[in-house]
Amino acid sequence: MTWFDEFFISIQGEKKPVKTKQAHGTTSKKSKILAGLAALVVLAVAAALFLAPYVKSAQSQATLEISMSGWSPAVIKAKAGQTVAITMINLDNQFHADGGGWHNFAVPAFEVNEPVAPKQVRTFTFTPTKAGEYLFYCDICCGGKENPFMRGKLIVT
Ligand SMILES: [Cu+2]
Repeated sequence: MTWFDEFFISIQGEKKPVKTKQAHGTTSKKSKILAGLAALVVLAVAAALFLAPYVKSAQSQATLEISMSGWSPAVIKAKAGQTVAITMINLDNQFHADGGGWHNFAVPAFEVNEPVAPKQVRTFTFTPTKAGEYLFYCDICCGGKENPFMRGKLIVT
């Protein structure tokens, strides 16, 4: 018997256990699918738990970029009585002589005044209580509220 025959027999000999393994394979496939489903359920629950505070607290959302060249967009919309989440992106760095790169989002009509540090992103919420058009502005930098670049419009319907 050559080493090849021995090898071949050993392979054939292993075929039988492979068959029983296949039988196991079908059950392990099921358990793999079950494990996969369980993982999906766990992920879905985790995602729901993670998002719940945001979904509950904000019924609408707006993302605003602010820099010395102004707001983008400069007009945002919200619904009266509904919470709005503002994500404010401050594009300026701390080396600005005027205000050190800080900007804020102020809407005196709803007592909103949220500062955002240079190169930072912040999300905050507020609830406009009455329909109308309101001025929002930054009053930290370069002339603040009086600077047309630092002004925007909040439309509440
Ligand atoms: Cu500003």
